[in-house]
Amino acid sequence: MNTVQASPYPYPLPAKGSGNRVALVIIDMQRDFVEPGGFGAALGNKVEPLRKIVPTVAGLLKTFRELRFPVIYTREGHRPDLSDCPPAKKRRGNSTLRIGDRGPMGRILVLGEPGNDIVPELRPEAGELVIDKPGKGAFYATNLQERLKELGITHLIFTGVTTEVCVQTSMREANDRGYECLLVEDGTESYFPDFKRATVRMIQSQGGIVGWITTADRLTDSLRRTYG
Ligand code: C5J
Repeated sequence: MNTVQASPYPYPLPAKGSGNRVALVIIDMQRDFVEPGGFGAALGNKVEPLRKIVPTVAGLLKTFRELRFPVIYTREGHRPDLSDCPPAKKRRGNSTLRIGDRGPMGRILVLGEPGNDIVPELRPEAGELVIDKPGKGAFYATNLQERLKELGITHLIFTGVTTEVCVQTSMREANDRGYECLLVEDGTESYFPDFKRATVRMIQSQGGIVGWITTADRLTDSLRRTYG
């Protein structure tokens, strides 16, 4: 069996021709979280450190596209009338700019606004799946599960921001739905380095209770060796 070197033990890859497929999931790499003036900054976070994963995720994206493997992007955002934004979510925090308010990148966390765009280095190509989600998890109030089923996807490789919020929530949702989940440690980032470290430890604890952890290089080597 082909595997990726990972923690807590090697991550099994589906055999070529088995009908099971691996997909790259890029969580919320949108301007609202990684650029000044967006939702992340409005919540009082320093956003610059999040940008350091962009080249790593871009490298994985290139590999997946070359192998013709599916790529799934998510964006956290709400309808312009905010009908899908729970009042509790809108109220939360001490920010002067709240969800739906107009900031330097348009209305905060609203679909179709400049802040909702995925950063240019990771821009989706035609045919790639983009899931707009109103919550932290990629499965909540979306059709992601149906789409994964249609595409025969069984193995999900997680990257993006932020590790302990939308990435971890989505990974836990996927794990509960029976997907084999692998987190790329250097392809995810948090505003809080200790939260990232804790999440990485939590995911692989108890024999991989949520999934596996690897690095972009290890994953790339295994994918190219197995499927290239
Ligand atoms: C947050 C996210 N942190 N994408 N969203 O509110 O993690």
